[in-house]
Amino acid sequence: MRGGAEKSRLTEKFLARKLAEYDALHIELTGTTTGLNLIKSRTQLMQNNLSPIPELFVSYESAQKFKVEATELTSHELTQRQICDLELLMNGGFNPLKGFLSEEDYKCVVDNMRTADGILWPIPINLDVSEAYANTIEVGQDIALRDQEGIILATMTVTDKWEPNKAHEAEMVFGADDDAHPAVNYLHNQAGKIYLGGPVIGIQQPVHYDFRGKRNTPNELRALFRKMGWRKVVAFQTRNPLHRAHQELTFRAAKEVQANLLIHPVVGLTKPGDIDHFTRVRCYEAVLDQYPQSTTSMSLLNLAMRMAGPREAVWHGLIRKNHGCTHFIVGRDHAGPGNNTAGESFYGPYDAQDLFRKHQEEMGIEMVDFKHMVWVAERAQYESIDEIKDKESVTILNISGTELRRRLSEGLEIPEWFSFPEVVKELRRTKPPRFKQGFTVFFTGFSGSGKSTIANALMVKLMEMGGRPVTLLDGDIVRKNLSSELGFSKEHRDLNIRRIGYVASEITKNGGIAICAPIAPYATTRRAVREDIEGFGAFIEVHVATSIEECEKRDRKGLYRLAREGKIKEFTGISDPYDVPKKPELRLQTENVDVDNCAHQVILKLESIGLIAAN
Ligand code: PPS
Repeated sequence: MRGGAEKSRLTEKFLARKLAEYDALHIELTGTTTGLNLIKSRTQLMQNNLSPIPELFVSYESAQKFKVEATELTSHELTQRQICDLELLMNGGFNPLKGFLSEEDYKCVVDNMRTADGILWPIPINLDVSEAYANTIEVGQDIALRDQEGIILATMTVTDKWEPNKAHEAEMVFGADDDAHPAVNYLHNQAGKIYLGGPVIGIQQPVHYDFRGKRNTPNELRALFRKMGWRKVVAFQTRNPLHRAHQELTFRAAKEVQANLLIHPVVGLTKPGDIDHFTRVRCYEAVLDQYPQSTTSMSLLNLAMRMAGPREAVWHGLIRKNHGCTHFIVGRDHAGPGNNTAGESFYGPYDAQDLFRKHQEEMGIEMVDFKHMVWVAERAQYESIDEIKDKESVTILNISGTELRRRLSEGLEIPEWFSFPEVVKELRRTKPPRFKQGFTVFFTGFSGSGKSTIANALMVKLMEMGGRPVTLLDGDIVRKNLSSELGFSKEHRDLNIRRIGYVASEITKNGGIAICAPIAPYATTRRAVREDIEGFGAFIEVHVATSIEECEKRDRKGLYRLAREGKIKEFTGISDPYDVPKKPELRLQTENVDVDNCAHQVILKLESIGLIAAN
């Protein structure tokens, strides 16, 4: 055996040689020399520890036993976000967490980004429930956690139950108590009022039927990297399709740190309005061919993002470390939530990089930071904006996400320098131009105002044009076929309109045209329906503004007379309110204007917003 002194001399020699190699490599890749500190930290972080990490699952035999026992327990039906969180808790993606945070851990995470034991953890992982449900649960009780089909995924021992200060959580974790932030909006408007905390026992993984072969647990990825001999792996987190700038950036990152590349897209929950993951995965597959063979792999991550910018970047890093990665790419505005109510960005463009840098040593995963990549036309290549010395004399091009969406929705050209033809083809398939998308025309107005007649005329005109299926959801028809058991109380009217909204949203989602023509007297319900539909396509509210006097004068069904006589109760405009739409897309005056003209005004409106192609 060698003596200690000799061993340390050898180690020193080895290190010196390694440092020289890294120095040479770095000079070769970047053309600059670097400080010794950087090289040292690279040496420390250069290899991943690929031994398995702890999971929360019990053995197969115990799971069968637990499953039977758990059927006796009080159940909690997990929300979509909770299913994502539970999956990563159970498979070790959220290692070292052992369950949903206790009250003490939650408070420490919110205030200091650490658990009560001092472990770095930036995002609270909570089991939020309604107050009514929480009242049925005692601290110390075991509960069964079920997915939306009722399958028991885990059990949890409730050790804590408390009402969180959500405004404080929003300020600390997301930087502002502002509903324009999607996670703050979720916190206040969707998450339950009470949090439950406690350790979790994993029984089975949530079931996924899509892209099964492309989803990997942390231990599966670790095993893959071991098998492939990937000692250094740089992960790229994404919730968007990859375009040329991303391909360039990720390839450079891998080259810079001499690592293999893992494209690790989020397929759980991303920012509302993002391109669906089915389309994105097809796009990623197309881009994978652009990397040198067997240097790059892709795996899907069922994470529910919070869009928490800097804190989220640290969280993403910890999750990737758990998945066996040594490096993590953090670009400009990482996990940015968009603008706040004042129209300003929630976080600075490089805040995420700063926070990551501060903690990376402790995290054990190294950041590869990137500035904004732009296309330099004269040199026909992507360059990092901060490295361009001759900004004044070259043409710098870039297409923002908003601009890309505009080009897609208007069917405009997307240049080759921006994206790959295969990616653009996929995007066009999913997001056809506006004149091929589904939409809803929602008429509202008093009974007898002319809604149905105009809606019928509009339907015929749209069918004459062809191209998309048209469905008319007229007030009377709906009441006969969908809502026959409902009356005209506020509650029943709301239910009726929500049903119409649901059917219209499905039609819109699937590329059809829904024409709705109920009275829909309440502004809040109309707004809710608008929100349901706008996720899938345009919503055009048309107020048929015939006055109540005129409707009563026409009294085509004789209902106004009965309402005046008190024989029909709760009659809109007579004995029940009607909220006049404040800002409809179109307001139609019907007095002295014929039906054909009214329908034509709607057609012109649709044309002006690009929903029907101008001939
Ligand atoms: S709502 O409020 O939107 O649910 O109403 P809607 O389903 O559109 O109403 C359909 C038709 O029901 C007739 N009707 C009444 N309307 C208003 N108030 C009361 N109490 C009432 N009772 C029956 C009325 O003729 C509506 O038809 P339209 O097509 O609007 O004339």
